[in-house]
Amino acid sequence: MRIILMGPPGAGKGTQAKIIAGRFGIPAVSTGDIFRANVSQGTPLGVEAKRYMDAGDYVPDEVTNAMVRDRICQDDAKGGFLLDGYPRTVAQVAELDTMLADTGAALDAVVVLTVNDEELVQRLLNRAHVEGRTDDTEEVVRHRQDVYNEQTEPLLAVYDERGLLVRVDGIGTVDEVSARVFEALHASPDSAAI
Ligand code: B4P
Repeated sequence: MRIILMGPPGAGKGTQAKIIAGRFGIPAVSTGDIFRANVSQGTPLGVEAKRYMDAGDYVPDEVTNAMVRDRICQDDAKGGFLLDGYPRTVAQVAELDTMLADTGAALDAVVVLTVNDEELVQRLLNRAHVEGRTDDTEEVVRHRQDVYNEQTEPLLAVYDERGLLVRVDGIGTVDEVSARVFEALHASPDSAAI
């Protein structure tokens, strides 16, 4: 099972990634989480990523691609994985295609969570209170939405043409959204396979 989870900032990718990956018994690979772990440990990758993340910009493709390649080669990802927040650019799609071709693997589905802009801003400002993330100020959030619309939204058409795109309404409780995801993937709540 190889799934990509896409959606604008604050759509609930990280929230749903853990639930979906848990159900299918595959690792959730969240580029945002890996960057934040590196930032908090003060690694060279973290120092570089922080500059971009704090401004609401994407971390450069070379850095992100190398990090994902390294992660999905690990043993626990050999049988499948869920990518949370990757790919986000055309160059990342091309690199992921190469990574998959190198291992003879294929994607099963690309799930996109849809949520309107105002709800997204409210969620992220709320998260700012709870988690204190430095990229959750209103100005940076709005910039992140622009970056998403310019660089990532066009990728949906790419995966749609490949017949992989599954759109899921991301408004509702966390449980309601996960139930919709499983239904869209034709997986019963206690099923471990599509
Ligand atoms: P991410 O960590 O991916 O963060 P995100 O898009 O802001 O959040 P997500 O959609 O995961 O929302 P969440 O579940 O937390 O990226 C952060 C940064 O990392 C990027 O801006 C970029 O700089 C860098 N980065 C990451 N990947 C990259 C890549 N591939 N290339 C380059 N740069 C990259 O949910 C948001 C909030 O809503 C939470 O508070 C949650 O509790 C709440 N919520 C979730 N579901 C809800 C629901 N159903 N109802 C109400 N609230 C809900």
